[in-house]
Amino acid sequence: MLMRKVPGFVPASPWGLRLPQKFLFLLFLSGLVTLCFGALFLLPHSSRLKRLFLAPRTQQPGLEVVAEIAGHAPAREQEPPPNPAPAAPAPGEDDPSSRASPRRRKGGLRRTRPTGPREEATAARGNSIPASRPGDEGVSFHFDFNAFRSRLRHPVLGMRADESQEPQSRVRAQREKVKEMMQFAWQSYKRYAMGKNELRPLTKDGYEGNMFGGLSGATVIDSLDTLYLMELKEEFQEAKAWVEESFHLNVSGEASLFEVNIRYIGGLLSAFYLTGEEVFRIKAIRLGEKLLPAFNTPTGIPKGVVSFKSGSWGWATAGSSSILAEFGSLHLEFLHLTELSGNQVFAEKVRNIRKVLRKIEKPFGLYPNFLSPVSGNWVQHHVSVGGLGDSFYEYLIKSWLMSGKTDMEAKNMYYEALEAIETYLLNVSPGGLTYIAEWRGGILDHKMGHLACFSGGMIALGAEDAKEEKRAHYRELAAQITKTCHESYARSDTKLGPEAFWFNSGREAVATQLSESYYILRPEVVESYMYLWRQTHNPIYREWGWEVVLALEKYCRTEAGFSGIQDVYSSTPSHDNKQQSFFLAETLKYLYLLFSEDDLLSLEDWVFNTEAHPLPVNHSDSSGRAWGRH
Ligand code: DMJ
Repeated sequence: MLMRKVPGFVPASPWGLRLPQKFLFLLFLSGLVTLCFGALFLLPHSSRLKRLFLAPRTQQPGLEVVAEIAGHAPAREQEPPPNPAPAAPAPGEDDPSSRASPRRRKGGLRRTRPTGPREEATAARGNSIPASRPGDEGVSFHFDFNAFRSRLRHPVLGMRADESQEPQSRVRAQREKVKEMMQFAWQSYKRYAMGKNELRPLTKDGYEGNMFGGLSGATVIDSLDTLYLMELKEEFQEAKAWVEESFHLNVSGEASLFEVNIRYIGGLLSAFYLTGEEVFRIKAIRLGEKLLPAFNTPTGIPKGVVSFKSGSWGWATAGSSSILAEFGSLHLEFLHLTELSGNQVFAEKVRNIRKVLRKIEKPFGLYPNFLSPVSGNWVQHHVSVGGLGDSFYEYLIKSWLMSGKTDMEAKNMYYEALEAIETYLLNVSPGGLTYIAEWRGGILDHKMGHLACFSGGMIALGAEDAKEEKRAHYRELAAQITKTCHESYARSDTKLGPEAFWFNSGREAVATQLSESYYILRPEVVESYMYLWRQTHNPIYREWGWEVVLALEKYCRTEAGFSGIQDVYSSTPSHDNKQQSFFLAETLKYLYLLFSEDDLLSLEDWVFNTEAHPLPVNHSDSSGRAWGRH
């Protein structure tokens, strides 16, 4: 400062330093900085400093989806757990934390190639994702299976209290009978149709159908979790081996987005969550990616058909409207695809569907069955809780439950829709049977499809979270609808229910034409029995379920598997020669659960997708961790 006052003196810099002095000073400074950073990275015990100085690690993808949908701010990633994920527990083993697979013990966690933009960005930042291995078809994302399993509130396979107390109990014998039926259905399929989509028990061969775009093995994938749950260990291993060795995704046909999602994706996701086996996670994600072109429409509402041929969009090649039950039944599986892959795209797709449905005007609060994926308008005003509409409503209440009761939007949409259904579609017949009719622009068809019989279970499931003054009402409504569906079985000669039944001209809960009199091994009625049993423990539901078991044995069991029948009103019905994959996924699973303790796949921990594949509830804790990772 003094020097500035000396006349004729021009300082070398504003700090009063000459150039060489400044250079030396800067050199010293940069040396100091380099030394500090070197210490930060190289010295031991520097992690605290790192945390202080470095940017926080990227939040785990997928977590924010759950949080956002739940209306919470995304939670921060926690420290990784000290131990690798455990081996897949064998059926019957419930404590995954007590084991570690030899493969994982040896090689540590399996991490592979990034799949989505977010994954790539994470990998580029060097955040725990190493380079891909040649030929690795894996998905580079670490899902902490160990942490996920530790958050379940019940052992997956339950405590089986009834067995220890009453080894020869009737209910145990009933459960064993259902298990034997599953074993027979599986072994028949394996013997005559292994690897095909479904078994034809009369002709003793396999059937591929045209719903799956060239994918095979629908029965294998649909059976995995049922075999696991029933502790059919050998059969489960057979199914798993087929998935590992023979389930190929390089197909190029046109597939139903809905069917592939609920059966294949749902089945693979459940198999992964039950066992921790990577093969199921990887195949689910890879297959999920193949479904994405279906969403490439002007509104993002997917078309029903997706072409697996690369470069061809589903919406350009199929008809003009999308079906509510189809595009409305993706939410559960797609959130789990994001959860298990870290790829946000799956959650974004279903979040967009929700947005479109939230915004669009609903006639009287009802959701019509057809929507244009181009204009985003309803195509006609046909409303049904049966086919075409059914699982859309189911997925609303289950989204709420699966989110750990944080997805308020789904909850509100569900109860609003149910109110409208009650107001405009619900009826009581002159004979006192409660039923949900179908609505065509204000005119009612007084009929219920077999498919609509799932609604007893759904309303029971949703009753507990309704407004207090409505809870008892919904419980009673669920019981009444389930009773009506039971009547549709009880009023037939076979004690199995028709595809559709009417409430017209003094005839109630019966089909009025042969074309509606068939039974194709559908699950919806026993599904409702299972939920009502869990809710009420009224023995009537087990009695009704047992009637179904006896009827299936009498009329549907053939020498080489189970078959649907063409007329439930004939005591000598013809068979339709098809053992539907959903018979193994759903009908037998729900029957088995009906004769089991409530903690076997507890409803506190699991929601069932519409093909009865269990998907875990998000048990995040108060510190903001979401399920499956720290
Ligand atoms: C199953 O594939 C699913 O339950 C679907 O939601 C409706 N149809 C069949 C069973 O009937």
